[in-house]
Amino acid sequence: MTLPMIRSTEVAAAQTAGRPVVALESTIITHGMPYPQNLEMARGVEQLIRQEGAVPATIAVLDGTLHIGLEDAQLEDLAQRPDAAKLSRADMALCLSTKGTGATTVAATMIAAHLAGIHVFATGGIGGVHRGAELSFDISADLQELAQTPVTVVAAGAKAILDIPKTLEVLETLGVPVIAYGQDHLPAFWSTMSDLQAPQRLDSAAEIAKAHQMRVALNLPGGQLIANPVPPEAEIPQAEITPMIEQALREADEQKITAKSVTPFLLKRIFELTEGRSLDTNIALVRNNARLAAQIAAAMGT
Ligand code: PSU
Ligand code: MN
Repeated sequence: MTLPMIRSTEVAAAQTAGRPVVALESTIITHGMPYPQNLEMARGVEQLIRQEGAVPATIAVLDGTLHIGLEDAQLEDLAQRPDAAKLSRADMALCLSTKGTGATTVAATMIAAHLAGIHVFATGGIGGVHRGAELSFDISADLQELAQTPVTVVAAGAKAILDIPKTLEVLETLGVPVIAYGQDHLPAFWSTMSDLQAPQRLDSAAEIAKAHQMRVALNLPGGQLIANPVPPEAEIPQAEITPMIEQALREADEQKITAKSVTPFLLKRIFELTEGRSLDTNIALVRNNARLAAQIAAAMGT
């Protein structure tokens, strides 16, 4: 069976010319931010990648076709579709075979990027080990994907709603390099610093590109996670955000929110509790990640 996959005009042209391409996920658009800020964010991030000399490839499944890069009208439509499914590794084939529409998570975006020959991907935060996972077993499929699909993912660390130490342990077990960019400490999504030391540190896009290529040369499966701290002027310090994260977690527990709904629920509550400030920070960190991802893609030469 041939895979129903198409590239946007811009992505197709860039790949033919051998120009750098950066993949972008779409769950952050449909399940991570409210309309219209989600659309503004998505367009802004694409524009930023172009300014850095690379081409953006926002990935999604639309009516049973896997899109590598969206035309602007498709992006606009997706940003206003509350019925879009949230697609991870387990959901992609079914969504395509039933001609559904869905947004790709980090895991699904990595799969699609790799299929399309894209090596670098920018997002906000990856999924990870949820707090209380020792009882709920809630561990994002994003971690397994980093272990098996050779894409470099630029994120602002794991979302602070997660159990970061356990997330780091699982990534270590899976053999995924976790590389902080330009600092010794792991960033914590909305905050520039966590109190955890990062396993690795690199200080330039060129070194990150080289590390990616060395993994390929070693014939290792899997990608690498680049933890890029949110710019300090846009951060919400840990002490301020922690009580709000705890309240959102308590509410999720009380309302028995489970499975795929957990992350979107928590992000929405933290948005409300911070009176929108968490969204401004989220947008700032995605933009920062897109810029670095474009530089890495350029350094890789693709
Ligand atoms: N980061 C954000 N907003 C999001 C997500 C990440 O700033 O909405 C999404 C990503 O698509 C990630 C997913 O892959 O949440 C993780 O969901 P889960 O924990 O259900 O695996
Ligand atoms: Mn989960």
